[in-house]
Amino acid sequence: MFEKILIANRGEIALRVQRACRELGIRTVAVHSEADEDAKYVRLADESVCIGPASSTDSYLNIPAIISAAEVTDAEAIHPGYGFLSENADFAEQVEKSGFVFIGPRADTIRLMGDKVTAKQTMIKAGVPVVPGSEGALSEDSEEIVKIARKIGYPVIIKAAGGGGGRGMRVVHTEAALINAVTMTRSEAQSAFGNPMVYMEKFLEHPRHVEIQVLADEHRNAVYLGDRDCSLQRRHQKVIEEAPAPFIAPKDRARIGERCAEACRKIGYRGAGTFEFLYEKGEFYFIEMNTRVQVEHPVTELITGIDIVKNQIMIAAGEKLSFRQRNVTFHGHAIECRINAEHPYKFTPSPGRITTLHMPGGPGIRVDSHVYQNYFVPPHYDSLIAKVISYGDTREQALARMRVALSEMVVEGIQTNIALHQDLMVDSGFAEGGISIHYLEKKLAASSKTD
Ligand code: MV4
Repeated sequence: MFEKILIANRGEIALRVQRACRELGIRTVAVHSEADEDAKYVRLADESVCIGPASSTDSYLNIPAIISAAEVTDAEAIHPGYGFLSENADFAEQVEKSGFVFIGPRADTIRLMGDKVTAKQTMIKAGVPVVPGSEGALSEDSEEIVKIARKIGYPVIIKAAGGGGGRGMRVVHTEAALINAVTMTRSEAQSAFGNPMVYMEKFLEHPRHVEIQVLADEHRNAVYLGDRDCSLQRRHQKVIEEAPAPFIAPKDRARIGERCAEACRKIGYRGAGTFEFLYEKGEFYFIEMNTRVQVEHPVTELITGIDIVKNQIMIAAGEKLSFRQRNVTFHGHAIECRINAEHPYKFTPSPGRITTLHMPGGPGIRVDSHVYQNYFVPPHYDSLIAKVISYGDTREQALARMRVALSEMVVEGIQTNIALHQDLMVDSGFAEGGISIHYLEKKLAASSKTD
């Protein structure tokens, strides 16, 4: 096992990774920007290195500074967390070329999945169901593009190969609008991602976002840890996630999960990963794969009892998974509310000093957070200040426990979206479960609170 790991991230995930290291008896190196000097994860680390000014471009995205920090502290491995450099294939490659272990998949796997066209082609070959669409990137031939769209049937969606997570897409409802949409998406893709490739899919109108968590080791063992429903989102920012996804029959979960695990074996995947699907009318359609640990990993940890971050580290150290698929069992239900420093209905960021803080607790409540009373939420990074995760034997119990938790939570000095979460915990549509990706935006549009 490693003796020392550098954590190339900040905030709650830096703390989460540090806790896993502690449990494994591994010393930790925190890196931080000038704005994160007083961060809890910096104080709690065995060592820390300032890697640059507040702006993430100059600090958490500064590859040479991070690799230098690993060199001067004699770390053996680097955990990238989520966001920042976590899915940057060049970073993974430079980490390994500098003699450190990258805690994640191989650089070529990250690159393969970063290009959404090659990711999809890989999944088709590996037997994972995908959204019907063009067989690869679209050519420049307008007649051919029109033909493909006719075959798929309108509406279609044009997506950038270099995009993902909602960036670089355009929905097309008629043939008259098609070629212009392709041209526009191409040119935006070129300037945003440096890659003009685009592809076409059938546009699904009311899907849910259901994802499958996997773990795979270097010895071709791969398991799925069930699914999560992340449909409750606004502008591609997830707000609430839960596991298991409501109304999915255990046999359907097992079938799609097994496909994902088998795909991992076929492509020689290593580490934790997430297969993102659109789920509509009982069918799963692959859209993207995330090659990092995700924000919402705790809901899976609570229903499986498996520590995903610890497993990432053990896999990176070359160990075999200590359990098999038959040992993975699902118990109860977990819900995660992302608490952000922002206005609950306008969503404007609200950085600043937290003057009063009371975190919730009690049976079935987990709080993953880096903040403390008198902490200053810096304006430079994303606004997540805490993840409140509830667990119960049933979805109803998880919901009830979340209501109690949110009622106990006090954050003063900044605005938070706790009130939005409280509304959602008594929302009849959410209580029923199985809502589509458009649910929250429709609810907000109909509400007087957003005025
Ligand atoms: C789609 C889609 C409908 N049909 N693809 C947006 C984020 C990116 N990961 C893929 N996205 C979508 N792809 C087809 N063929 C609708 C979305 C989409 C979405 C997906 C997941 C979660 C939230 C979303 C919000 C708007 C659109």
